[in-house]
Amino acid sequence: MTLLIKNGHIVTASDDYTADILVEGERIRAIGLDLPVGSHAELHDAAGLLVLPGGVDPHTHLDWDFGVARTADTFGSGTKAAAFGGTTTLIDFANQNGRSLPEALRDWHDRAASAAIDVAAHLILTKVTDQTLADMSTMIRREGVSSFKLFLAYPGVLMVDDGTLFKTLRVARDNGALTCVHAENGPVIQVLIEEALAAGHTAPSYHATTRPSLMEGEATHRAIRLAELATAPLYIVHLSAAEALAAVIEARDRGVPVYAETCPHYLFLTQEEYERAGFEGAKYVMTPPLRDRHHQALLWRGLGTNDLQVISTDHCPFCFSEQPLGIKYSKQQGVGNFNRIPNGAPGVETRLPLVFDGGVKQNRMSLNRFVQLTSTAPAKLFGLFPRKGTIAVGSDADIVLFDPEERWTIRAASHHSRVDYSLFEGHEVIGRVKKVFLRGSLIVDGDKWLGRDGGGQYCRRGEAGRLS
Ligand code: DUC
Ligand code: ZN
Ligand code: ZN
Repeated sequence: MTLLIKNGHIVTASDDYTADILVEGERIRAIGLDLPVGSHAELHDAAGLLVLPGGVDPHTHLDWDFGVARTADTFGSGTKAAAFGGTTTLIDFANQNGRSLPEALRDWHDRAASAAIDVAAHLILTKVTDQTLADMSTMIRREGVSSFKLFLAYPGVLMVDDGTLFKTLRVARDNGALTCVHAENGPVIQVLIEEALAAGHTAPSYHATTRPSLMEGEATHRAIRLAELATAPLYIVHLSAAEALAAVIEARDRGVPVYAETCPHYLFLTQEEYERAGFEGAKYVMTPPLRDRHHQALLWRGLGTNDLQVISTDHCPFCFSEQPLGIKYSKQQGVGNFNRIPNGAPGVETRLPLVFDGGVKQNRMSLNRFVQLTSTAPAKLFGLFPRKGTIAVGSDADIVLFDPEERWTIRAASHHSRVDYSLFEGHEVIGRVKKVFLRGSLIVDGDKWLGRDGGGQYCRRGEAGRLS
């Protein structure tokens, strides 16, 4: 298959120019003007459109067992939603769940076989024995899983202690892998949750008050210090709080290789959402919780100053209502007890338009920075670059044609996830995905789906933890 994308305005993390792109098979063969093409080439006119590298979302939970609930999207539905949002590669979380790492990864592969875009896996470590530490190097070298996530929250479920994190950091460092941390102080939060429930405070808003930003800052600082002692790179996931950002800035200013992501919900929404009438606030129960406005302004600033390097979605969808369609779990599990609300929210389909509108259109960032944050930096940090994350000769032809002027309104009724709501219902944005190519195949054409379950490939990743 040969195709020619003509007249588009190509944007990468470093450049911004008008040229044509020739794709042969699955890769970009040439970029330039007046490229010699045979008459058999499929032509796509991109005049007036931005030509972006496919988005790389390094934080999703598809078909994910969170103990009390399983996320609503399968790999089929979640990757289709991602594609409609301009994302062509996901790095999804496989959960150890007390098993050996090879077993956990095999289980993830069984479920990920239906992916319609390219996927890679991080492993969540919940029980770290000497065997687990030994298995890490096999996962990295043979399976291309070059990042691991550990939780400093959820005692008794997912949380590991500081010694475990420290040991893992060292093994990851020695094998060219990146350690990702969910940084909140789990035991202190547990005390606050028990006190709130004992006082009869059961509404969704108590999810936020029992997870204070100070305890995100404390755990972020602690994780950084452990990484420093281990001389290992560190990646803080879903950073939401000013205190956590301050810890990251302080360390980066001293040259410590710490990186952090934030997510669109922290950039556009505040904790006022928890005050919605009835049980509606449960839709916004994710961890860390939404914060007040002063955190938000600092996050935007951190994206501009490169103190934050990535925008991911933490797509972790649970339906709001009980579903007749075989989706067993919903936010309704937490009526009468905020601590039982399945913890997570959707977002995989709206990342690019939201960040383009709130970032580029609102003059908070350049087009290059937009591409860097949503595609290039995650590809580099997690060992996918230059196959993914850019538009260059030899890279996979994962390409998004994006209309920078189209105004539209986000509605769950027209999205592609199986989840029954959007955090951004009714939110008007400028900027819309028009066509998406995955390794040279057109998979999204306007509102038409041309991809297929199983059309994605597994990406073995290389060394992780460096951005240069
Ligand atoms: N952390 C995540 O990264 N996702 C869902 C829930 C959580 O605590
Ligand atoms: Zn987390
Ligand atoms: Zn997550």
